[in-house]
Amino acid sequence: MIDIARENSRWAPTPELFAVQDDIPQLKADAGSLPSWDLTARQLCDLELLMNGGFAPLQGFLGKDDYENVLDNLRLLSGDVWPIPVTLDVSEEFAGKIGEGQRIALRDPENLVLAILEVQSIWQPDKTREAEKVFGANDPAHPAVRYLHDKAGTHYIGGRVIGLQAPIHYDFRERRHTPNELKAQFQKWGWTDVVAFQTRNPLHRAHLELTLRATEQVGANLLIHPVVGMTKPGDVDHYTRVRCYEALLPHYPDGKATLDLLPLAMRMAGPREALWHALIRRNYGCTHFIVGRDHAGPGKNSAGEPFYGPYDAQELVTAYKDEIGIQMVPFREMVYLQNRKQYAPADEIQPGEAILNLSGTELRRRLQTGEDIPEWFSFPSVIQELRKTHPPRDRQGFTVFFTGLSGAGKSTIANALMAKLMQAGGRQLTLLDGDIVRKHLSSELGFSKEHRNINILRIGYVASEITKNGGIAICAPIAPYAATRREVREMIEPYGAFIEVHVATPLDECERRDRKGLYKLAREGKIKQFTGIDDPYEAPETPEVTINTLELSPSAATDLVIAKLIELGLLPKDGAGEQSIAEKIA
Ligand code: PPS
Repeated sequence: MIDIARENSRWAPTPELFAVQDDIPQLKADAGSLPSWDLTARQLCDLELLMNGGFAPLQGFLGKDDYENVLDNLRLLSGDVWPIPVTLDVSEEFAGKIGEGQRIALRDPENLVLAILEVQSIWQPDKTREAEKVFGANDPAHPAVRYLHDKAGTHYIGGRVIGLQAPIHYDFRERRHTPNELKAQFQKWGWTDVVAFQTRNPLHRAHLELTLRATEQVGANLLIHPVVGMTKPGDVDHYTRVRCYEALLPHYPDGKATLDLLPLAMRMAGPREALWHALIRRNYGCTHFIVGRDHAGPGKNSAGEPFYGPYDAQELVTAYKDEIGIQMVPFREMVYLQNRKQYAPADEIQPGEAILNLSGTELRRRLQTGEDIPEWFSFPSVIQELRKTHPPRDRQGFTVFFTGLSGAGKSTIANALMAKLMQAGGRQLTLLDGDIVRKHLSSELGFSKEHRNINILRIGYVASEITKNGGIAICAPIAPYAATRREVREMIEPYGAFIEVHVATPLDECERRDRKGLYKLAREGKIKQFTGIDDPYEAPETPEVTINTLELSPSAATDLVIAKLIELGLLPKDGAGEQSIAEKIA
């Protein structure tokens, strides 16, 4: 018998934050004269889910009191469960220009006004407290803690959002639906129970098996609901992943599963994140949600330990199960049984049964070397998609980033590296030497901390583009600040390797050489803010290569870098019987 009351509430529309259609032209016209904030990539994701109801019951970006309550009690002031602070972070300068009660326009990168925010509170958060409460530790090994300290603005603005228009997407449009659109689809298809599967990784046969089991266990259909907003730095890009999911989809029984994309910016907050994911899927009309081992885990902390226990996420979701309007399906790890040639839950295998396993690390290794990936692990059509964007490592782009004091020898070694690689041939290279960049890209910049950081981030941007397109970028600025170098690393690593080379010539030696006569001028006070004299240099703590130029000639130093590139598989050891690169350039 159908429970009518349950059915009605099940399909009740998710509340959205869009203005009434007729009011939108006027609100857009008025927005032109409001102070405006250019949304960051994360804020753009948050705003989309606020407006379309994915973050219901939020009415906008959290105000101070709601924020504190979310941190302390995982609840809004209304009492609704809400585990993650969805805040609008801005610069101190912007916060200083606006007042409570005022309206501001929120714009996308193309300057389009997407929403209006009615400012209800402006405050400076205690980021350490936020990190400890939400992520469990103020540890920079956590990507969201790093984001909080290094990227997020100093001030938060809370207030009601009046949506004018959803962010525009041009990719996979037919797979992007709002909560209400998805609910309408489920209803049309007669899908009464829907189990959602969250993912930020490519899916293989074990995932197919586990999701199928989950659907059978609860008698539901399946929503594969990958995050395509922001995931963990270094993850496979969402374009590739979605093509992989599309390649997997035909392997489900007809009419069993659908694929839709979630424009969420993940925080990797483990247990709190799992609870958040469940609430979001409830808003999208799902009745069940799969929570796995170490759900949304950020990896290891600075002490090399996992941030969260493997089942903390399941426990937290269970603790709120009566309030969240969606049921958890605990994820059962699936393993491949060699003899039976089938997958089974790890807790159902007989003692002594041989299982096959291929870890994520091993998969990446095989992609990098071009080695075979067995069919029991994944479908060839999925692997084919992965290989398109993951060529073997010696055909991938990478960045060699020299850092060191002025006169340390960065340019000399960088030039030698370029010459040796050009001689070996077969690769496209660009040298972004400090002086070249300052001439062509950063001629208006000086040497304040702010200007140096802008300069380095420009280099990082260009290097990431080169790396993304399969080239080799060789950079050689001073880059004195560790946080900025780390930011550059994070810009590049999604596309290829980042090799930090510390040209560790001591200050007194640089000063003794004083090739450009700048140290003398700096000592005389004729040049200010000179690195090492009256400006800091934060030496890298764990560079891939350290070069002691007191002991090595430029040529030997270059060979050390090349040896590292070969060791990392970025240059071929030998090209199928050809001379090895090391021999070619010797
Ligand atoms: S930074 O800090 O990374 O942005 O610096 P970078 O772009 O590499 O530029 C460093 C070169 O500029 C010259 N120069 C100075 N260096 C350091 N501090 C001050 N105040 C300064 N003023 C000018 C100097 O020649 C550096 O070149 P290198 O090749 O490093 O010696």
